[in-house]
Amino acid sequence: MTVKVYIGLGSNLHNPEQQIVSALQSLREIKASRLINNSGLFRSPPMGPQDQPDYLNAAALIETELTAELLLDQLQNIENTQGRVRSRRWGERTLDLDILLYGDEVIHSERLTIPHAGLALREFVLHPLQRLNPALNVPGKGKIIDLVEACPASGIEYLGPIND
Ligand code: A4P
Ligand code: MG
Repeated sequence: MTVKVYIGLGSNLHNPEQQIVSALQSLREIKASRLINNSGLFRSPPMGPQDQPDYLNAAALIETELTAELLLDQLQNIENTQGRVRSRRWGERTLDLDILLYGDEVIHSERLTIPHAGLALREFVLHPLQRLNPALNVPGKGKIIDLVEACPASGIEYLGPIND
């Protein structure tokens, strides 16, 4: 059985555009999974400490046979491969990969909160999701169009398709 999964990508260190392109390439190679589409590239001011560079963000849609936890293992491997170092909360990073939605499931486990915890307050998550699927319904939270409407403006900007 395959599940549609939306993954959030973010980077603000060491050539962020290249980090996103490499991450999409790695998403293509995850076992028992298929990359369907991506949102294109967005630029957003940092949420959290302001003494860090702007972020590039995107979202990807994959189909997978993996459980959410096995998929998380794969995503953390990709983060580590791309030199992810964990420092301060909401701090700068070469690559952050978050599971935004896993089918229509609501998950609260030790390792996972799905839908992703900050989703409804983050334009850098909502705008890419909306571009991927304007009809999307976020389990427990509502229609993407309503979530975008209600989200505080942060100054996000759409840059265009990702050349990979
Ligand atoms: N975890 C729980 N739920 C999930 C999920 N749905 N997907 C757990 C992925 N992981 C999930 O993650 C810590 C733990 O979260 C994992 O071990 C996993 O079990 P992490 O990647 O080590 O920590 P983090 O991502 O640094 O978490 P933190 O500090 O809460 O950061 P956020 O919330 O991810 O935010 N500004 C802009 N403009 N754009 C950004 O992309 N990103 C951040 C990071 C800050 N500011 C930003 C952006
Ligand atoms: Mg993360």
